[in-house]
Amino acid sequence: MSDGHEEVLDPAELEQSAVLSSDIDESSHRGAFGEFGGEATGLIDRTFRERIVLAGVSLGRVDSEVTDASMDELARLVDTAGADPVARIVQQRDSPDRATYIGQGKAHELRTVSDALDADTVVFDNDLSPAQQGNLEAILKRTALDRTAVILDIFAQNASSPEGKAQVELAQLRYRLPRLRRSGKTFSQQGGGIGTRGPGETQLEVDRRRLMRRVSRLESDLKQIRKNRSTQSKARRRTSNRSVAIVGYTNAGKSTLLNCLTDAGVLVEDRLFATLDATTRRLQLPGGEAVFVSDTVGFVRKLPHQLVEAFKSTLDVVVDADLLVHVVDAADPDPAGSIAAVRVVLEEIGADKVPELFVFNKSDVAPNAARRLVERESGSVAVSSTTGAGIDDLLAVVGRRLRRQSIVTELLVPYERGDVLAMAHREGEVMDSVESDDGWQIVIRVDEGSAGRLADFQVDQSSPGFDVGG
Ligand SMILES: Nc1nc2c(ncn2[C@@H]2O[C@H](COP(=O)(O)OP(=O)(O)OP(=O)(O)O)[C@@H](O)[C@H]2O)c(=O)[nH]1
Ligand SMILES: [Mg+2]
Repeated sequence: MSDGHEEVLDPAELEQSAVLSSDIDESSHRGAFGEFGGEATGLIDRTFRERIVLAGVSLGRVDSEVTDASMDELARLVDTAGADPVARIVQQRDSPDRATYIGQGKAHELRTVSDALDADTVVFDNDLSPAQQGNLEAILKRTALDRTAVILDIFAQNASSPEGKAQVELAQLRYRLPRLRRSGKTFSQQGGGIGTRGPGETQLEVDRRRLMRRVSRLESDLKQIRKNRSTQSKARRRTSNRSVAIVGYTNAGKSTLLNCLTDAGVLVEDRLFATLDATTRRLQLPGGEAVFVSDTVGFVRKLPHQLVEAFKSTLDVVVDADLLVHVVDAADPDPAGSIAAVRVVLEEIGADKVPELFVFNKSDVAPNAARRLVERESGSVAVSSTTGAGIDDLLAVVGRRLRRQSIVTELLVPYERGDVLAMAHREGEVMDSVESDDGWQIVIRVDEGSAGRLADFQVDQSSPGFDVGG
């Protein structure tokens, strides 16, 4: 049955049987999307702990260790979502089966196992197309979800701010829209009245229309929230402090590090995606200058594109940062894989050009691994955010890295050029300012770009500022 050469059912035929089976089998296991009512409720039922069978496909020549690690993480995700993984089935294939991803034979085997274990849901580690999901539910007679759905579910549970909630709901709707299915007998009778079906309109069309309306509503809400936030961050930029964003894999210890640095009191939990909203705190570096430090949402392998899209604006603090502190769990069995996963997201949000500083965290529990990682990655630091070991080092390095990008220069701005003075304050850190006969004499710390724009007002044109970097 599981030799990878199963006979493949005609997708149309399967689609047909999906509809048929929900006609017959409506009262037993719910399908994830068939009976969708328009609310962003969880995909995994949390009124009890669902029993979940995990299914994965090892494609082509993918290392079995890589598949295992990914399945371990899926188990952790399912547990975080509030359900119990009860079995795991992995299939080796050259390429995904078009109709069922895992293959007909394996799907039937999954059904047998799920029946025997009285499992409620099967969760696939790979992304399923809407059609595959439907076909699998028809064969399995129970809900079939993929990793993306589980991650969306966890985010939905953890979202607390209005913005976070709206972002997650939007991501969920975008995931669900193409998956809406006609569920058996809900075909329209002729009906009238506001908000009900028009003549000949199917329940499916009504649902779809309602969801689309909700999507545009959320999009406009988010636009408003973003507008407010951009006013705030402009105000912050005016203070001309530099900013550092803490990024990294979920559960690496980002929030713990921010708390350790600033007493921010951010929620720390041994679970995935504890943090969804960015928290920003001021931090005084040993050299005296103040910087803004932001904690951000954690990343994970195969982070759903819908979520990255939805969270892009929250991640502005990452794109706008002067320096990324990339926190890596030194005890991670596959740090390189986690780093790569984080980099994929950084690239997706356009933050791959921001300078990056590696911090290998949890050195208290994995001192040897931390040491090895620091040796491999030059300029990196090992810390323990719980014991505080290495934190002084980290602060010194952050200060040095930030200063290295800064140019200190002296300007003379004529009194009639208030616009230039404003620009100097907006773009740089004004360290000293005196009013002379000819105008404002200011000493300012700026980056190269701003220095260029202010070059006309530089006091000594022959020396174009000096680098104070270490
Ligand atoms: N032993 C040890 N545990 C740590 C250290 N830093 C963090 N932890 C633990 O690791 C777990 C995750 O920490 P968080 O700070 O919530 O991690 P995070 O990166 O913010 O995670 P998300 O917000 O969920 O992405 C918690 O149980 C922390 O107590 C450390 O240096 N040493
Ligand atoms: Mg966190």
